[in-house]
Amino acid sequence: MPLLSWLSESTDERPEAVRIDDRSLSWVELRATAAAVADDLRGVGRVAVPATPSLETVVAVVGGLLAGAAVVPVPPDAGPVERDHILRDSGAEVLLTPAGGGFADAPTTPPAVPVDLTRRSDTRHPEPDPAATALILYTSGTTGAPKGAVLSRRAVAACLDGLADAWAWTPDDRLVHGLPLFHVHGLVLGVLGPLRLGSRLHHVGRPRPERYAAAAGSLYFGVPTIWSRIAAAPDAARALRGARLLVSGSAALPEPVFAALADLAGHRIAERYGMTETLITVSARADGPRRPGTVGLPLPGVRTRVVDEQGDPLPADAMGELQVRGDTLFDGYLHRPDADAASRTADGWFRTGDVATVGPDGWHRIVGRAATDLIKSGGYRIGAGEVEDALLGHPGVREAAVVGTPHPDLGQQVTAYVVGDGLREAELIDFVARQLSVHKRPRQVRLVDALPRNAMGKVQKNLLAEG
Ligand code: MCA
Ligand code: AMP
Repeated sequence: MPLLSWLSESTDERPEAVRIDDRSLSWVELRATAAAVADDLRGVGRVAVPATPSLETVVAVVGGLLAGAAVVPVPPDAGPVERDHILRDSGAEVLLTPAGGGFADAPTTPPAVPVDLTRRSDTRHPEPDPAATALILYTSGTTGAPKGAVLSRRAVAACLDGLADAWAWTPDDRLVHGLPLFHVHGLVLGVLGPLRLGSRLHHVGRPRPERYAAAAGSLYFGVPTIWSRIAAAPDAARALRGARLLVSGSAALPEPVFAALADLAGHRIAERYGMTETLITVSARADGPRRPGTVGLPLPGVRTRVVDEQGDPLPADAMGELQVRGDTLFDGYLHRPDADAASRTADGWFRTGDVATVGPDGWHRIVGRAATDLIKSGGYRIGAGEVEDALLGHPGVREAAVVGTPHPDLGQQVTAYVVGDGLREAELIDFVARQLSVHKRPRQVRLVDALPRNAMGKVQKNLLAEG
C-alpha cells in the first residue's frame, strides 16, 4: 500500500480537503500539484524544505515523498548556526521552496527547486520501497548540535496505522491543529496522517484558542501548552464540545488542565506518548478510558518494558527507564554511529531516557526524564548543551549552565546560569536567538559569580533546576 494511500487513490475534487490557514486544495489538486514537484526531483535523494506552516510546505513534503526522496524539514525560525548544520549534515541536494523563498544568506544552500501551487502533473510515480527513508528529522540531544533521526516509510506507515486503530481515525474525521510542520507531532501525525487515512485537515496557522474554537473539527491535536491556554479561555473550550476526540502529546498534560477540559469541553483528553526516534508508541484509545496523568497502552506492533539501572526488567508499578521496540522505530541517527549504539540495548530495545511506570493493567505513566539536560518547553525538545555552546560563543561568557525550570504555561522554561564580565541578560538572549531556533532562547539569564560544582568539578544542575 502506498505511504500516502488516501492521497494516492482519491478521486475527490471537493474543495478544502487540506486547508492551511486560509488557503486550501482538494485531494486531486494536492496530488497533481505535488506530482509536478516530484517530476522535478527525478534522481534526487534528499530534499530540504523550509517548513513554514503553509500549503507550499505540504506540497513540497508530499512532492518529495512521491518522488521517493528523503525529506528534511528545516525549522523556518532556525538561526543560521542551526540551519546551516541541518543543511550540511543532511546532505540535502535541493531546497524545495516557493520562488523567492529559501535561505539567501546561507553559505551551504543547495540549489532551489521552486514549489509552484499553480502547476499540475498527472505522472504516477512508482511507490518506493517501504524501507526507504521518508524523513530526516533533526532533534536535540543532551549535548552538541541536533542529530538527524532517519525515519523509514515503513515506520511512518506503522505509526499512522496504529493511531488509526487507537483513535478510530477515519475519512469521516476533520483534523484541526496548529502545530509546527517540522516535528513528528505536526508533520507526521498532523499532515501525513490525513494523507494516509483520509481525514480532511485544517491547520489553523497558529494554535490560538479562538482558532481551534472556530474550526469545527472532529479530531483535535495539541501540546499541553495549547490545551492549557484553551482551558483558560472557557468560551473556546466550550466550543470544542461538538468534537469527537481531543488528543494531547509531546509533553506531560497537567492534571488540572485535563480536569478543566473535561468540565468545559465535555472531553476527557486522550494522552499519547512518543519520541522523534520512536514515533508514537503508547496511547489512550478512543474506545477506552482516559486517565489523567497516564499515557495509555502500547500501540499495535509496539512493545515496552521498564528496566532498572542494570537494564533488568522491573515488575509492574516499579519506576525505571522506559524502553521500546517495534515497527515504528527510526533507523538511526545520520552520521552518528556512536549515538546510535548508545541509544539501543544489546538486545535491540530503544532507550527512551524517560522514567516511567507500567501498572498491572498495562497503563503507562511517564514520571519524568532520567537526565536534566533535555528540556521540554511548549512541547519543544531543547538540548541544554546546544544552548550552552551558543552562549559560550559570546566573548564575555566564561561559563554557562542551562537547565529547565518550571513554567506555568510552557511546562519548563530555558533558564541559563552564566558567569562572565559586563554582560546584560537581553543581549545574551538575543545572542542565542541569532544562532538557534526562537524557542531555544533562554527565557531567563541569571548572572552568577560561580556555578555550583561537586567534588569532581561537575556542575550540579539539579541544584540549579530547583531555582
Ligand atoms: C519566545 N519568545 C521570546 C522568548 N521565547 N521572547 C523573548 N525571550 C524569549 N526567550 C517570543 C516568541 O517568539 C513569541 O513572539 C512570544 O514570545 C510568545 O512565545 P511563546 O510563549 O513560546 O508562545 P507561542 O509562540 O505561542 O508558542 C507556544 C506554542 C509553541 C504554540 C505552544 O511552543 C509550539 O508550537 N509548540 C509545539 C512544539 C511541538 O510541536 N513539539 C512536538 C515535538 P511572537 O508572538 O512575536 O511570535 S514532536 C514530539 O514531541 C513527539 C514525537 C510527540 O510526542 O509529539
Ligand atoms: P521529541 O523527540 O521532541 O519528540 O520529544 C520526546 C520526548 O517528549 C519524550 O522523550 C518525552 O520526554 C516527552 N513526551 C512526549 N509525549 C509525552 C507525554 N504524553 N507525557 C510526557 N512526556 C512526553
